[in-house]
Amino acid sequence: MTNRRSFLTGAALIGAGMATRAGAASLPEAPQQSGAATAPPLLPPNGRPYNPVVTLNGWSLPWRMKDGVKEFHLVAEPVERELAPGMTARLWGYNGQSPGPTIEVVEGDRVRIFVTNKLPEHTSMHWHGQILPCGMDGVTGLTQPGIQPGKTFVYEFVAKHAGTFMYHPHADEMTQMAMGMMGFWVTHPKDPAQHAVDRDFVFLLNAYDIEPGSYKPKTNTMLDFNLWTFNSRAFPGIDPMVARKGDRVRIRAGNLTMTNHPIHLHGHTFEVTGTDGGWVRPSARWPEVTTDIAVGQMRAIEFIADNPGDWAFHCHKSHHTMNAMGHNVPNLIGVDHSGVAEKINRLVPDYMVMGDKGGSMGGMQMPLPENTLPMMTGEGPFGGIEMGGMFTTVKVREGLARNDYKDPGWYKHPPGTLAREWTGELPAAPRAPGAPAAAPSPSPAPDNPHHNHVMEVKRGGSHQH
Ligand SMILES: [Cu+2]
Repeated sequence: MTNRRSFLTGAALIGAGMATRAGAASLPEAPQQSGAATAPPLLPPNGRPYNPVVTLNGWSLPWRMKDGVKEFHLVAEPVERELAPGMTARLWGYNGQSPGPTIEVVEGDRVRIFVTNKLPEHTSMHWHGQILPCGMDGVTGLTQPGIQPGKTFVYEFVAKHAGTFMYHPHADEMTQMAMGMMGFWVTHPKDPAQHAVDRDFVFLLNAYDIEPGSYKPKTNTMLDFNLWTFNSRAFPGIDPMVARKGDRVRIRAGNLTMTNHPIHLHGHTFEVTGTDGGWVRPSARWPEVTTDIAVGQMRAIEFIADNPGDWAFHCHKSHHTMNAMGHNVPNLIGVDHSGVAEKINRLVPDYMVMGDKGGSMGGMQMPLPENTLPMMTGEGPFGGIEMGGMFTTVKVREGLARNDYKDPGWYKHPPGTLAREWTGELPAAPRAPGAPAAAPSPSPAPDNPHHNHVMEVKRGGSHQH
């Protein structure tokens, strides 16, 4: 909270500073953000009106208006980003953070963006999805020379189309994107009533490969990343997206990882209403609960938040809802490990046997190297959530104020709407012939020939026995 407060104070001061310097032939200020809290929406102090977005665990960049042109200043620089409490990464980003701040403009705005390079190597800025003059496209070698360390380039164009975009370097991309250099861009419609929603959340999907116990991403990694993040935050470090019951909610995400992410929302159906290519016309939309976002794509989804609760929102690749883990782990379900750990422990201190009853490691107390997140973590009202990475919640509540985004706490389930343990009579549980004994049960079921028969029919096609 200290971070958010100091940001707000800082933004106000910067705003005042910009007003007095508007006539100066200097670079616009480059506001900085050091915390990872979700900043409240940035209401436009000048220019055309619009409905601002909320950047998940991020913020929007203030501008200065000069002779009718919106001027922004991005500084490419090394940053420290807390990925979640307990782990900080040394990344590259913009204006103090990775990702950089969200840029919000209005369709038809002339924008001028100064990009200062404080990195040890050249960079550039590509305005992904924008329709602009070729020479403003930011592709090193093709449309401009690289911006050398210490230099500033200026880009200027008219934001022609309302929609969902991003920015990232087009210079040494493998390294610079693996280090976290990217940001969101929203061009709002000229008519604020067009495509209007009550809450509009934005974030980028990104991924890092950081060895447990270290701080810097390995930039040569092609596919085997170990930290899957929304806006360079891993669960439980990702804020919930809070909505008032009945709100029309838009969530926009862009994918700058090296693989696709099927993004899934519980408790609601949504439609994909926009991509980085523009708005999807209503007749071309269909209902979904999961939408796949390919590499380099952006998707805007919309739904009516009409179902109160704490709804999971996550990538459906289960390895992307985990934090850093070792790979090549054999499946040991059902293997009796009794005594094995003790024997190995004589040779390898801290060795532990995983998964003889399934994969669950939520309750394991594993000694972690410093600056490492547990693989599956997060505490919910009913215990461990056993998630990491690309996971958060959409919290839908009745009667919130229009601009209230603060976490309302855990959902209080109305009586009779909660799954519960069954404590009454149970029918005999069918077992496959030869299956190992089940876990001790308070009332062991007698053999039931009818159920065994059913199991045999099911196994008819098996060639394994
Ligand atoms: Cu994923």
